Amino acid sequence: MNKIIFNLMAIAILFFTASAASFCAISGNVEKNGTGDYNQVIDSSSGKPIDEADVSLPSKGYRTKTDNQGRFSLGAKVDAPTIMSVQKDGYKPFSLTVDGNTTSKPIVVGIEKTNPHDIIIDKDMYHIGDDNYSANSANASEFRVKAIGPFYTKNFEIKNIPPSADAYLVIGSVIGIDTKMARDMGQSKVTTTYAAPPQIFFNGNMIAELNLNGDNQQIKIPKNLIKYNETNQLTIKSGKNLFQMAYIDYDDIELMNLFIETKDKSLISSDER
Ligand SMILES: [Ca+2]
Repeated sequence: MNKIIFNLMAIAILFFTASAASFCAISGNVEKNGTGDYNQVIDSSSGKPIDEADVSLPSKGYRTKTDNQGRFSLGAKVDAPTIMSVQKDGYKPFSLTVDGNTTSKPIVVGIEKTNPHDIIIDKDMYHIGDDNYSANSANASEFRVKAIGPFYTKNFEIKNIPPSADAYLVIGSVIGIDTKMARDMGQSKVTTTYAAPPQIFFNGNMIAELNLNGDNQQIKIPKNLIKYNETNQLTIKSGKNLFQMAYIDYDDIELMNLFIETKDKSLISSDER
């Protein structure tokens, strides 16, 4: 099976400020008394605040923009894990799974400028499955987007990738996966059943299975599968509930932000290869 690399540092750095115990409310106005008391979006390399960035909780229909100090407030209460999106022209689309614990403290998000060879496949949120799921499914309470069916597919062009670089498919955030591994890791509360993992296909070839929920999952795309200056196709199929024999029950998942990132081989440490 292909290896999935979990490397949160590669795309964006999430900072939790330490002196935040007094900050509780996540709705309402931005706190003004000193630094570190408010949610903020900054440039991950310069540390400078980013204004007019779009911050949203798509499953809650909440959307706002950062102010001229990069600050924003979340106007919706977050209990169960929910995908938060930060988008700004010229930057890689960023998403983060937040919950009541995360949002009880100020969130400072560092986003990274896009590289010339990055390809943004999709910045929207999708619910893959059949809208039939247990209340105990990982994050089921946050499913607000209607299912598009048991698979997602998208065509996109790849012009060229430098010979010295490898291409990685990045899945910004995914919630709702009810595999045995997700159950064993405590991500899913479904105790009586589990599902096969979602499968990722690139130009018709399966390149990975997703066993866990999380942010910034990266999958190396085999170079021999890439078609240059042509249309390429990404397909993500949800897994079936392995304990439902009377009918087909697809595992309901939500995912957001799909893009291809290139990394120079010489910059990747040997344990990540
Ligand atoms: Ca289902």
